[in-house]
Amino acid sequence: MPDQETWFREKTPFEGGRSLGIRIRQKLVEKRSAFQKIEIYDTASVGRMLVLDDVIQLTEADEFPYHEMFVHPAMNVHPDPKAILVVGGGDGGVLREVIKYKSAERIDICEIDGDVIDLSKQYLPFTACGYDDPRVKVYVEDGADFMKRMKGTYDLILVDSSDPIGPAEVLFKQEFFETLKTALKPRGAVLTQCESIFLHLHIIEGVVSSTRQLFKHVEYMNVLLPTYPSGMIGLMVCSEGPVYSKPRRAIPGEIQQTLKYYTPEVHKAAFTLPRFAAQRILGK
Ligand code: SPD
Repeated sequence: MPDQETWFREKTPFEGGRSLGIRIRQKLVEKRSAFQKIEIYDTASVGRMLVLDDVIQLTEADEFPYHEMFVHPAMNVHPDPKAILVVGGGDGGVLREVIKYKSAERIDICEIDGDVIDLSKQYLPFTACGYDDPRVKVYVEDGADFMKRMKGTYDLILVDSSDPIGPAEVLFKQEFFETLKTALKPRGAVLTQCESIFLHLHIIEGVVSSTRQLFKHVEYMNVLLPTYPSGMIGLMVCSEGPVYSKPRRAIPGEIQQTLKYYTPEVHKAAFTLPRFAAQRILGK
């Protein structure tokens, strides 16, 4: 009965003249927070879906590649990751992966929009399931202001942002990366959401040119995820070394068992870019 079906269609200035449609069963939430429009849907094909300012942030069916790859490559390579900061990521997906590591002693999350946290706890329990871990401290404030107070504190900073429009625009700017660096310990690394090699090379190049001035190593991993524009998304990794493109340790068996996307082979492969992207991002 096509005339009775309701479709969600993503609206973003970065969609490159195309947009994904998801058939929805029911809109569960529509709220204007102080920062953005928050919607949560029950869909016919991808379970629950979180949408901020008309852009899909996650679906129940395919959030796992993004959240796993935000955490496990970095936890695998950093020599001793004990203090972790998540910036953004109020849906809790990145946090869920971080708390799997007993070695993480301090886990802070700084999300500007408290409504995203509250609604995720209520409607997205499959991601927002780590907030009760006693190591987790939640700060509801601007990420840059928070990091200015936290000099030299973190081994890993994981910036799980939305696209560079609205509240996340500042998270793609040179000044923000400078602030990030001050909050890192000397051997620390930053990971940041960095869009699609097929649609957003201009945005990726902007981030590369800002971060190359600040970090010795700037690496890019590509993650497959069907409900993001072009079916993929990238994560930029910035550090003084070691390089993050090669796994260094065996991942604990009890953690690997919980994962659906990450393996050491996938870790290596994610950093191998198609030629057109390698030329523009890595200059080779
Ligand atoms: N184009 C949308 C990119 C969204 C990236 N952040 C998603 C948040 C999931 N934790």
